[in-house]
Amino acid sequence: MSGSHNSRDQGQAGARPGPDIAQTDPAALTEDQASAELARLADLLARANAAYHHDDAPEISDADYDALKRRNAAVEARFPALKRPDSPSDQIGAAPAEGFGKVRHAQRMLSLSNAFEDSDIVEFDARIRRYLNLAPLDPLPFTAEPKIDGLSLSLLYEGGELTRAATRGDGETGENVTANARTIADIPPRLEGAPDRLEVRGEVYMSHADFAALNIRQAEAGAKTFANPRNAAAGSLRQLDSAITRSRPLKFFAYAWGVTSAPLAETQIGAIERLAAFGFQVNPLTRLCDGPEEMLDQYRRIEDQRATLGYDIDGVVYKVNRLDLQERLGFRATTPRWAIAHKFAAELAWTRLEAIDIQVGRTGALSPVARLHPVTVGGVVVSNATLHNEDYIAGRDSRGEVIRGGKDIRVGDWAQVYRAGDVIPKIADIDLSRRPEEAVPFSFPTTCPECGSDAVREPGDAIRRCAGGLICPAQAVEKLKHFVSRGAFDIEGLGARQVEQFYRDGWIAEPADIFTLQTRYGSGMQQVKNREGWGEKSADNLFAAIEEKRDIPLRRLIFALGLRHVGEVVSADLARHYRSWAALLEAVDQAAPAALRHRAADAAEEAERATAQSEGRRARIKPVRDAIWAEAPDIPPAARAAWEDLVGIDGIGATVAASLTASFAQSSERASIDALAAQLRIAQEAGPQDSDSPVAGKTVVFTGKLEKMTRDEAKARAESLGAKVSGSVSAKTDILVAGPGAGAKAKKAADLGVTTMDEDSWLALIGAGPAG
Ligand code: 5U1
Repeated sequence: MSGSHNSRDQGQAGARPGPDIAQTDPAALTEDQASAELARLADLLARANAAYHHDDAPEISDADYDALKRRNAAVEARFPALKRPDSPSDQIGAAPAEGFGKVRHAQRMLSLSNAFEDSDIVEFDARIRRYLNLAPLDPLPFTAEPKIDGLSLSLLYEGGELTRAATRGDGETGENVTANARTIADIPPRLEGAPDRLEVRGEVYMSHADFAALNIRQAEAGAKTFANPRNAAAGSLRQLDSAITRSRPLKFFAYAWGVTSAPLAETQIGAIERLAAFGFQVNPLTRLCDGPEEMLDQYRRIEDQRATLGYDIDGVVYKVNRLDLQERLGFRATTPRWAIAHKFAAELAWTRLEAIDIQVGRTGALSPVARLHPVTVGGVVVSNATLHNEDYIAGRDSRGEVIRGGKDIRVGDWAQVYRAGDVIPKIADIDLSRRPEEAVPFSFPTTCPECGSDAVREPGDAIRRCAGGLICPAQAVEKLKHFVSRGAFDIEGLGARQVEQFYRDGWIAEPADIFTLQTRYGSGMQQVKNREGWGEKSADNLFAAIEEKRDIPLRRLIFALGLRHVGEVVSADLARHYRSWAALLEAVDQAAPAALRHRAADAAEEAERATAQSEGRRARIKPVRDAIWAEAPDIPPAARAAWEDLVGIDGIGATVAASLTASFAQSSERASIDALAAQLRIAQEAGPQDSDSPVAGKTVVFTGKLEKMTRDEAKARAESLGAKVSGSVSAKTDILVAGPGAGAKAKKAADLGVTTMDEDSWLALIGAGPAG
């Protein structure tokens, strides 16, 4: 390394070794010794880095520094499981004595939904107007501001003092980086005149100039350089030694707030002005816009200045300016309704497509991936791109329409690659003039490349799927990886790599096996602690982490099963509706016989529509559907009711319900699910008893025209009070809210004796003034 870590005795850098360990050949270390040695090396190297970068006062010689790094790499190579999260091999500085504490955000840190086209912004404005029942000419101003490409940070001020800083993490829980945040000059340590309790949110970033200078210093120090300013900012903030963070030129823009003991203002722009008055940097390109036209003007102004701003931005964020309207609009599962990120156009580059590989996912989907000659696209090296499915490769979209002018994609082609923001790179175009003569059309496999089972494409599905189920090793291992992933069981020490190794060796074949690992491999002939890269301590830690996850919230378990169409949002919807594992199982089992009938009813409905159209009459949907159900007297009414209840859950349609019932009815999959459930203590979903509202736990249906608020708003409010909103009336319905024009649902409710009320009575019941 150039530059100098000149001369200071390395022993003085702290964490003095036992002389034996420091001298011992890495090949001869025990696991405990290796763990202590990695800690010592991390400490020494972090201190050396901090002294070198920050104090400009090198502590050890270049040669000693390099020798420490080599020794660290050698110990890690022998004990990969002991590699520290802050390993000096991965980081520039490194240091740490202890990891970051976890912080639960008092209010979830959300992400933003994305828009790419101008028309999306017009639709965003229209959608909000619809939701709020505003007329086209009613004023609806928005703020527009650059979207900084950094990482989100939450800063809690109590009594005006900065008491805690946390990264976004998964939105619910982040990492405590208070000591590091205090080193950032843009973050005031105390605020004058702020509410007693105030959480400020914004983005930590690094300027282009600081990023370039940092990378030069890193290269000179023989340390890892960063791919882009965002990674550099993230790596710098997440240093366990705040001295290293202090040495990094991080900046911060405030743009939002979380909990606050008193409102900051009545408008978004007013709140931003207050944040500026407290001493925060707020983005100078923030403007108030009257509507889509002005928003798009501001978008183009910001885009024009993008190259000269000196820091990375990846779009423009629009927010409804009135905070009372923001409150009424509220949130979807993970994004606010009142804000959107308008992303800049994708970045493009040409490169050669070297191969097409087929990956098999956890639901058996065969996904083609383009292996590309590495190319830099917008500052990031890209060597893979998704090819979606066989139609896409052939030059058709999911509706069979021509894309890329009908050009197919072949191995050997010159391909134009694009990436927009964090999305997986895609192929935008193919240069036919450079197509090699020997290039042949890609032949998509009809058998699974992993297990040889048939790869079947159902009518109407763009995806070909391996029919092997859990006998397919790729599906089994992908299911396991999903099972231990962050939104699912998230077991510390058991990531994708470890799961793959355990699977390969036959120690874990399905999720339930994770919970019997200690019984089977905690003692005896074969033990986890004796595996390559494991030892007594890491094995004990793993068993403890697994034990901790035997208690699991219902929604996480549902998500962890990795069923097709059942993501985090659907899992939460199901958990909220059924509340307990037993209730969910009972309902899904009960609904299963109705799933096939439902398909038949769909087919009959479609046929009736076509016939009616050709005969020039109105389609008679209801009688046709009823006839299909009546044709199958073997289906108990309870099955139909359970099915209707399932598909009636807001956010769950027939596709999800069919996937759920089919998976639970498939015998090997069901055996695997039951074996897993037997290992767990599944926590009930919080429910009505947690809310004082008289509608908590009630099933509500809205029908007819609502005049005081839109249907979406009514639904969101009801759910926020613990009610379940369903789309259809059944014996399980508690309340029907009927506006003018209510028809069949009101009649059915009357037949079933369901309480029916008008909108005003409903508003009175939930204690809400009419929205306005
Ligand atoms: N500029 C800006 N970036 N950004 C990111 N504003 C903004 N607001 C955000 C996010 C995630 O979230 C709001 C919902 C507070």
